[in-house]
Amino acid sequence: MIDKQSPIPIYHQLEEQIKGKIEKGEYMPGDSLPSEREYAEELNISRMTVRQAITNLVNERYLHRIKGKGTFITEKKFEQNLSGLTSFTEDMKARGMKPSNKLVNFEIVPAKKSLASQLNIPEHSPIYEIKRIRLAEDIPMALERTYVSANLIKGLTDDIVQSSLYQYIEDDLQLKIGKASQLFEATIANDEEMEYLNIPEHSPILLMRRITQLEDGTPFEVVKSAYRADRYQFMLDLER
Ligand code: 16G
Repeated sequence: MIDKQSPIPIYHQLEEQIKGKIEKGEYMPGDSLPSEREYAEELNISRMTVRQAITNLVNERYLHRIKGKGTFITEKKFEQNLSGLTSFTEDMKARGMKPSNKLVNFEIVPAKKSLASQLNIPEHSPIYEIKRIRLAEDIPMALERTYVSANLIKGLTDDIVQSSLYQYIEDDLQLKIGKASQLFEATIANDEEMEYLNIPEHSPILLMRRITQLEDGTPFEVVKSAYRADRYQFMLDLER
């Protein structure tokens, strides 16, 4: 309901009304919003006022506009807490979601200079090169390229990497994963990411690079993960 006598501006009342419908699930992510004209007629207010409310909600990212198609309710992003060294499989399960992988590439190759130095192994030592699309509830979330030292993490198979790498390392190999350093970068999807993540040209990507060590300090993996920035956000608790 819009109260025209209220000191609260009408566009603001409409914003609150739309937000309320999103929160209650009356408007679902991906749904298109009724047109400006429909709101204006139904509520007996001007289209300018409706436009103002919608623009504010677009700026606050509750809604987004798609050229030539209309205005849509924005998908809620997955929030990943960065306080622990977890695997993709663990992150998804913790959220009650079904993780899966599509294996794009899995082979043993000789380590090039820079990878060898990051993994602290001699140049040309064997490494597993694994490329996986990581999905949650069958929706592609990230394209992940993993380089694993093959003399350290022995016996990897395509079945294992279609399940969980960390689980294999800890449960089967009985090795302890220690710590990791991770770098974040904002970028735009390249051709490969566009194709495998099924996203349009120029989509935003959160690129993460991780080097992970076993408890004794030996690095065992170098990972480059391209996450869909429209689906993912990261959270860090900071203490002073
Ligand atoms: C996460 C890690 C990645 C690790 C993978 C293991 C980031 C940026 N990357 O995706 O380093 O290799 O989990 O997942 O978080 P898995 O045990 O499910 O195979």
